[in-house]
Formats: sequence, C-alpha cells, structure tokens
Amino acid sequence: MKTAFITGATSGIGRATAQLFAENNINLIICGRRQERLDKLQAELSEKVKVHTLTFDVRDNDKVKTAVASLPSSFQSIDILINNAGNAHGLDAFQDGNIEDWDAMLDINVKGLLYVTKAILPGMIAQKSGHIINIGSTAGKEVYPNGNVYCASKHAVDAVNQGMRLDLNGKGIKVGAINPGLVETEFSEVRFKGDTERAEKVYQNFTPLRPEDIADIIHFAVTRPPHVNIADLTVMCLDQASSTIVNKG
Ligand code: NDP
Ligand code: 8X3
Repeated sequence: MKTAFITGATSGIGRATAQLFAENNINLIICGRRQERLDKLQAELSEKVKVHTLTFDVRDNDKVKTAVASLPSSFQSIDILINNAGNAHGLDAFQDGNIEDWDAMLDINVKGLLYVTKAILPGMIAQKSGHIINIGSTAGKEVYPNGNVYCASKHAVDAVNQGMRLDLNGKGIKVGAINPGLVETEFSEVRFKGDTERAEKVYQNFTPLRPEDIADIIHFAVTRPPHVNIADLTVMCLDQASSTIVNKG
C-alpha cells in the first residue's frame, strides 16, 4: 500500500483528495494548522486506511522539519506528496496591496511548498521513487486584474514545478502540477477574510469545479503506469474560459 503526504488537508481540495485516496487504499499523512479538523478527518478515514496527522504551519521551516522527523516508522516511506496548502489573501490593486497579505501568499504558497518538499525529498531520493504533485492554478498561467501577488506566487509554483522535474530527472521521482481554475472551497472566504457573502458571489450563476473534481484528477495522475508522468495539467469548469471570462448566463 502506498502512503501519501497531503498538505492543506483540513479543507477543500486537500480534504477531498484525502477522502478519495482513503477510498482507494492509500495510507495518509494529513497536514494543516487546524488540529480539530485533522482529528475529525482521521476518525472518518481510519476505518479504511492508516492515517497520521501532523499539525504545523508550512511557513515555519523548523516546524516543518520537526513534524516530518516525528513520523512513526510505518509512515516514514512516503510515495506521494501533494503540495496543496495555500490560499489567496486579498484581491486589491497592486498600489493598494497589503504587505501582510503579500507576505502570507509568498511565504505559504511558495516558501511553504519548498520547505515541505525539501523535508520529504531525501526519503524519495533514497528509495529512488516518489511522486510530487504541486497544486498550481490558472493564476500561475495568466495574470488577472488585482491578482498581482497571488498570481506571482502561483507563477512561482509553475517555475518550481518545472525546476524540480528538471533536477530530479533520472532519480525515479515523478513531478507534475495540477492547475485548477475556479473551485468552490473555502478559498474565497479566506481571500475575503471571512466575508462569506462576498465569497459566495464568486461561485454564483455558473457551475464551478468542486474539490472532488480536482481530487479525481489528482488520483488519476497518481495511478498512471510507472513510465507515465502528468507533467502539467490545467483544468477549468465548462463555464470558465480564462481567469476573467466566466459565463454567468
Ligand atoms: P481552502 O481554503 O479550502 O484550503 C486551503 C488549505 O490550505 C487548508 O487545508 C489550510 O489548512 C491550508 N493552509 C493554508 N495556509 C496554511 C499554512 N500557513 N500552513 C499549513 N496549511 C495551510 O482552499 P483550496 O482547497 O481551494 O486551496 C488548496 C490549494 O488549491 C491552494 O494552493 C490554492 O491556491 C489552490 N487553488 C485553489 C483554487 C480555487 O479556486 N479554490 C483554484 C486553483 C488553485 P489550515 O487552515 O488548517 O492550516
Ligand atoms: C484560484 C483560482 O481564479 O481565484 O487559484 O485565482 S483564481
């Protein structure tokens, strides 16, 4: 049985991926900052597979290293890493941008992904196998008005995904990115700092992607034959043509 390490498993895409992996007999290391949610998910999924929880903030490299080093021996061999933790913070014109929001997006979406990968890679290199999936975004493929720094963080994920794949070539480790468009999760609630009314409007009058749709694609990617690597995949709902063109009827 394989073991997957999923960051951002307390919500949205990460949680849906953990649930689908459990249904498909993949043991889980589920991570996030909200311990209660991790405990609840562990209780839900432990009937199907082995589940270990790690509570840490991906921004804190020492905590990341300590958490990974604390894994019990039965969870130390990691086959799949889903670099999913991340969010947008704010949707402001660049000139009105908030420095704390900028720091959060770059520290979590970019540096957090680097810290987690750095902690897990030595094991994959030693076992000469592994699969890293980086969750990018359509925001990493194009820039939209007021998206500035969030788009920059996801463009960085795109570059890091390519860089990892180049440098790990020949080491038996698959590296690929899944880049979703609009997915209805807690993403907009976080972006708009708890303004649920504004967040709900983002997904009104069209059918957005659901977190389960992305989980399905992630599961497809990790179940390809050994010689097949999904390097870079962009997915939008039928009603979305680009970051700014969404058919709302
Ligand atoms: P959610 O807000 O539903 O989930 C975000 C997850 O990231 C949570 O589990 C959260 O856990 C975790 N997280 C956030 N900050 C930290 C941190 N500092 N340390 C550890 N974990 C953290 O959003 P989504 O599921 O939509 O987002 C998941 C990924 O998908 C993100 O990388 C996002 O950029 C990307 N994405 C989302 C799209 C969308 O439209 N929703 C489209 C394209 C990409 P906790 O708060 O418990 O720490
Ligand atoms: C999330 C999708 O369009 O809100 O990455 O940036 S979008």
